Amino acid sequence: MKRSSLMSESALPTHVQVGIVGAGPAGLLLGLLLAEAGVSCAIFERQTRAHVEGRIRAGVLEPGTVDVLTRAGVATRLARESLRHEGVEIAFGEQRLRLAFDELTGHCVTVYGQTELTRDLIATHLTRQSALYFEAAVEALHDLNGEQPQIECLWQGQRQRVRCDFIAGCDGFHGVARASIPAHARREYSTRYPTGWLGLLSDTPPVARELIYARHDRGFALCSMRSPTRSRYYLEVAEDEALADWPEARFWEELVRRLPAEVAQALVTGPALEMSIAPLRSVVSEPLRHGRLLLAGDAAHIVPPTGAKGLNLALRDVSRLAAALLAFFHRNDEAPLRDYSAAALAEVWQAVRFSWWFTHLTHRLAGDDFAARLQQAEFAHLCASRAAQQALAEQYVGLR
Ligand code: RFL
Ligand code: PHB
Repeated sequence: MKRSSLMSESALPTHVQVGIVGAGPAGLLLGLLLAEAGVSCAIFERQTRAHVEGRIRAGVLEPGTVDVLTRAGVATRLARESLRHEGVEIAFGEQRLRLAFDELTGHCVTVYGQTELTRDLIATHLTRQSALYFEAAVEALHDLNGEQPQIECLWQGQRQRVRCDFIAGCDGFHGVARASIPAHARREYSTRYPTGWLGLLSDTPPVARELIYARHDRGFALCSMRSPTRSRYYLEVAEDEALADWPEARFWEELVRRLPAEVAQALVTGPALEMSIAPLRSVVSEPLRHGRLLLAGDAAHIVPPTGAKGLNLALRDVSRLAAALLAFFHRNDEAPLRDYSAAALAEVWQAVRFSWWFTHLTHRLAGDDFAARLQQAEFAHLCASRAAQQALAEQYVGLR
């Protein structure tokens, strides 16, 4: 990758080895890994740079994710500013259980906002003068079963086509890549949860040193953070809830009700920097390859945020995909590309299973009494069994 795009060129490249749709964490990291190894690529992002850098999303990175980012040379600020978390807490009403990740697994997780990570990835692309095009909306993909598939993109008012050896669909859940695979060639597995997460970001000190996942009869709450001075809180709300019905004061009052009393007393409230509602869904589209199109990250699968798997999974896909593409371009070895879909999906389904389980353990969902008694029994088992705690911790830090 040579030129940058943030600049004012009038034409897109006519050919690249890998055309990447989407500049979320998946597309940005894939671009860096490939370009670093001498593979020509271009990234097409439909939003502005400011929009991409402003989105508030994930906050927890697995150790494997930090390793990949470190190897890609984008973890300098992360190493300086991130927070190392050696455990999390699960609260059921007033009962509290701390899971000590370090003791249970020998690993920890890292708290670093996806927003910051995205900024670091973009800054690295700019330093390396990558072909990273913002406000370049991909409208269609062509000839996916041919040797030279094409990306049709609307850029600077002109519709242009870019020929590629491969196309990486890293365009998230609402992108064009997955939708370009004919219905007969893919299968979608999904489930909905009758609930959403209402998030609030504020420049207030976090209520506790570690994250708290709180189950309450009124619904789930999560206390998270971005830094020692910036908190991120979430409330489970009905799936059809409107943001307009949640003035900040109502959010804080509801959070206080759902947290253990001792935690609630320590809560510092303050003006919201951002509030948003996200639906909870599990979706997996199989396979991840169609001809010369390869899907990675949210473009192929999404999980509910309980357990913090989405971003980690996206970067795991990308790391595997980059290795497979490099084997093809450098050694003419197509086997890893052939295996990509099945190998990535095996890991994806483990994360789907874990986030589904953790959501069912901690959320009110449809509010059924039988489900609530089962949750209590599951929590009692977790409190009593070190093996159960270890299993949860292993999945949370990304070992299983
Ligand atoms: P993204 O980040 O959605 O990026 C896709 C990009 O593609 C662009 N795009 C297009 N570009 C060109 N042409 C088109 N036609 C295009 N269509 C789309 C989009 O503008 C966008 O820039 O997908 P990616 O890169 O796969 O990354 C996935 C992660 O963003 C996602 O999994 C996580 O944010 C999920 N998630 C969490 N994951 C974690 O690992 N840990 C967490 O703590 C965590 N917390 C969360 C989360 C997601 C949340 N929401 C909002 C659903 C918390 C929340 C509330
Ligand atoms: C977050 O800080 O945004 C966050 C943390 C943990 C989760 C989900 C989201 O499970």
